[in-house]
Amino acid sequence: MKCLILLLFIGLSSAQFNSNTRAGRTTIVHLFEWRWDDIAAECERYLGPNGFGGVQVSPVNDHIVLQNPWRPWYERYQPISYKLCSRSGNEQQFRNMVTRCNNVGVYIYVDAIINHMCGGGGGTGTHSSCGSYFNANAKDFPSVPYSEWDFNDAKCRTGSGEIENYNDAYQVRDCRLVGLLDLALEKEYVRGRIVDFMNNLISIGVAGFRIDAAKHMWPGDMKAILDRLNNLNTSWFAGGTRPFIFQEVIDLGGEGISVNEYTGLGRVTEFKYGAKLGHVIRKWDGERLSYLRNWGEGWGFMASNRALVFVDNHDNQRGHGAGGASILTFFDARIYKMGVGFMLAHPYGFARIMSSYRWTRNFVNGKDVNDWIGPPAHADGTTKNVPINADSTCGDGWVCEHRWRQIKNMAIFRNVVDGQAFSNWWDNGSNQVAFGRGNRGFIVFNNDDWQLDVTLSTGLPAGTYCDVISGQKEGSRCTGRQISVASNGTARFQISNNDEDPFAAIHVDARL
Ligand code: AAO
Repeated sequence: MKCLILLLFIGLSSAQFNSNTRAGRTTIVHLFEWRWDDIAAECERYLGPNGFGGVQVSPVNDHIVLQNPWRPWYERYQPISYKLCSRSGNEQQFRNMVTRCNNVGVYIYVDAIINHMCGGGGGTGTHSSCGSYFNANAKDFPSVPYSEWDFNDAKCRTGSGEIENYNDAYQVRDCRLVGLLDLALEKEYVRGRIVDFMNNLISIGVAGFRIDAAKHMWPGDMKAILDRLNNLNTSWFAGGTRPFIFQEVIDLGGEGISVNEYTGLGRVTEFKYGAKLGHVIRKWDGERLSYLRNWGEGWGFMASNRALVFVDNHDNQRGHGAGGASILTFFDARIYKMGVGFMLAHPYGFARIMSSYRWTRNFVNGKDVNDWIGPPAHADGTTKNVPINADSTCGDGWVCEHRWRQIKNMAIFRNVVDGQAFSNWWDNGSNQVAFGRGNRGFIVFNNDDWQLDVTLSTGLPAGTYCDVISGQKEGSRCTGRQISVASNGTARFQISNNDEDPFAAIHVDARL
């Protein structure tokens, strides 16, 4: 009996690390700034049929509306209340999206902004997406309600009231992050408002949460909130299912706060992943692909079953947050596809793909002064819909990396090899590497400035495979390269460094 209780406890307590994605679906996509109606359509027409596990959506609640700069993307990280109306749509549209996506097995993960409200000194009156009145100077948010007693300013010990030193954990938690009014999360009343907000979303059917600015909340306060979240809605999830939690904690080492303070509460963003991968694929500082043999914990990352991994995110693709110039983004398409391909083939962590919109960068003294530019929008500031072109790409400035053949096919690869061990590593001592996932998949990269031509042990059963990077299996033919695996599991790979995509991937569901 005791062991049964223990197993039950382990099962339950470990669940918030579990993505809750449907079996055989391993990856989520951040449809950054997409409208709810467009996400619902994308779930049904693309994400479900192609085996994506879920969508991280932009913040769903009432946020400030900023005029200068004009409607920046980051206005959604400045809450005014927990009403479910935002730049992406109203509550009815949100509910409709969750239902439609859940019904095709693509689950919804909400970006929860619970550390703060809007910036101090912000506007008053109806500068909010729901038209809620607020007065930031007076810390008055009647639509919650919050008043000045619900904020940390009295606790903060810096002169400015801002975080001045990231090595002082007290400042990081009790002072304002970039001027944002910092909520007093040790207060029962404040915790109650946040728990109600998140439990309302759970009742609607969401599968989990990204916890924004988690580093800026004391772990004990975070735990008190997470422990009070309800189990997921049994219309779509088994009884007792805990919400998936992934906490945004930027830790590249060298600061007073570590990801280890949060890995007991849920998964945590591993920012070292994208920063290091960008360095290696750009071959900066003498880094080379052959060094990736021990990628993962071997590189000092957190335990794989606690990590949320990504090549870029909405912050560091535009110089916010952490990672710097090494971060690979859609602007560097060729090497970006290699980075995302490597992430999706490698077993480390739970993977999230970024799906962006285009903006015109303008670097002044190394900083993109256009880093604030919001999503494709009409003259009145409302966000544009996402048009889908005949060739399956997106129009009107939406980049839709998740629809790029190489990336979509690697998300399927990750599903096909799920649970299979990292195996059959090979490298040329430079930037040509290959590895497999058990007997279900194999990938080869050529990031050197010369031809790759080598016969490798793939671990795969004999057969003719379609390379899912240069093309894919369509009916009984390959639209790109064909790879023949012999009865002893070996195959010859020839990849020119001048190829559109200097890597190839095969798996057992792409075999003729
Ligand atoms: C906007 C304006 C502000 C204005 C404010 C209030 O830009 O000028 O004062 O409104 O009116 C987003 C935007 C912000 C925006 C905010 C609110 O990025 O520009 O402010 O919405 O509209 C820290 C946090 C991290 C946070 C990141 C941006 O720790 O949680 O800053 N990310 C999340 C969201 C983000 C959002 C918020 C939080 C707020 O993803 O979109 O902000 O809701 C170090 C620290 C990090 C710290 C960074 C940046 O990182 O370690 O914790 O992130 O600095 O401050 C190397 C180091 C690395 C370092 C990095 C950058 O890589 O190794 O540790 O350099 O210095």
